[in-house]
Amino acid sequence: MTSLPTAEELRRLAEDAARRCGVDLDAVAGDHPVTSPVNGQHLLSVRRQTATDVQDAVARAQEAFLQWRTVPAPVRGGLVRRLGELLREHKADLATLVSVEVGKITSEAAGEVQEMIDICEFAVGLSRQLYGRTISSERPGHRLMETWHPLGVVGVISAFNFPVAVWSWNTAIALVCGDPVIWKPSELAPLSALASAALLDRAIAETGAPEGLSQVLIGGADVGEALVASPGIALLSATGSTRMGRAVGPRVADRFGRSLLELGGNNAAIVTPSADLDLTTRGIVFSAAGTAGQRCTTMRRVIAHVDVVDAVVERVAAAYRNLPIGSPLAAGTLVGPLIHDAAWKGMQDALQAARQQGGEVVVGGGRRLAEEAPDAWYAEPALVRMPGQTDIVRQETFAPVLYVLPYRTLEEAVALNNDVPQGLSSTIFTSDQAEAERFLAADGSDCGIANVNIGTSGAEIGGAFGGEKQTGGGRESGSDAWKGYMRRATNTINFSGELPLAQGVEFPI
Ligand code: UN1
Repeated sequence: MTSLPTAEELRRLAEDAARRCGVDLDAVAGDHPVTSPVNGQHLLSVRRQTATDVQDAVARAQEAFLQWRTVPAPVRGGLVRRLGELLREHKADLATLVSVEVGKITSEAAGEVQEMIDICEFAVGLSRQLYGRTISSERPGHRLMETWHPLGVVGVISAFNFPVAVWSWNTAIALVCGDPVIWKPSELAPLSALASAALLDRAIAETGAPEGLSQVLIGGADVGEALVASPGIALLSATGSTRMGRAVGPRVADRFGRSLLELGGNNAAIVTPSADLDLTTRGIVFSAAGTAGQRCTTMRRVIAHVDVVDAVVERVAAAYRNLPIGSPLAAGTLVGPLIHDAAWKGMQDALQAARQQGGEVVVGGGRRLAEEAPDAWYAEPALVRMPGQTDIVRQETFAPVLYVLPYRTLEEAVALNNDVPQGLSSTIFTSDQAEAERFLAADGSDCGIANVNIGTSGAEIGGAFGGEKQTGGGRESGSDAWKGYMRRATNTINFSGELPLAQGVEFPI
């Protein structure tokens, strides 16, 4: 494995990429230190905003809203089309920033930017398809219809693991729906955020859209809390832990705002006796070890039939032993670093708990590159056989720990799949169509995402993305998730010249 880049090399890479995207590095410099997980060293320092800046940002966004809501949706689509073009042009730059700031391997970082491009294309098409229904009225000479109107300012709080794509899912849709966006990105990845926002600023300037449509606030919990509390934020879209969602959801509801929550996952694969084990192994390893286990869709549990569980463990263990772990910027690496020491500690605590609860660590769990980079946290993805779904298995540990549990009947497997507090993603590997259908049926998987013969992660943007139970219930990205970003008006139009009342009510005057 090639050695890790030096602090100087990483800084140069990041600064050059950010500058090419249009970031004024002097203007954003400050005293909040940013660390690269690639080598665990200081990258640069940026300026932080405070809760007072939130109020100003909301006021600017509300002003922009008054203009933007009257711009025809297909014209709003023109802004998002330009953003998509700029993202395409700067795909490699943004991917570099994502790799440097959060440690994603080059291919996955580029994939994240591709999601941004894809959602822009989706949103441009959507800008001509914000359809309302026409409904038969019960009264003669009347028509019922519904109209979708812009909602207001959207606040986006995003996490380190998809530091830019989650913003783009919300922003591309919000903009065509007529809503300005205020973004509080992860403090761990401010440059990726500032670079993405700089591209949108350029698109806004070029298309003559109002300036206050897009704002970024680099800051800590106080900034997030001010967004949550602000009555000027009509929709708050927040991605993060279930704990964060528990703090955000009720507070937004208390002021009758809307929230869209994307919280934890504890995603499982059921492997049946008829599964193609080659394909299954590849599906499992990408979803469980890819992104160093730090996607909300990461596979954390394999529920394998007793007839195949040994074979599955053997194959996944063999793949794990050969995983190239190292610098995410080096060609050939498949597993980069964990984001920080707390993630490493969480992983070690989970492994210890698993052992105490009867688990056997088959492979992995160790640390790599500790001598070369004592402050970077490269972990060997761990494969752990468990006797059953114990407490630790029911928790989300945001690191590459994959638990394997045996099952005998499909009913039991589905029950195990569902018997966790989270409900994001799930999959079944099978060649038996009836089993696949049973998994997808009303009494099958209870997750927002239920797949067949692919992993739990790596969803396309065309579908609605999100999950049930402690995952928060939100849906963003494709399908009709746009409806969450608009308000619906029901219109009754009377062209009869009479005034018949609904429900046959008589009111003679
Ligand atoms: C996340 O981890 O927060 O389905 C989002 C996936 C990606 C999105 C993950 N398209 O894995």
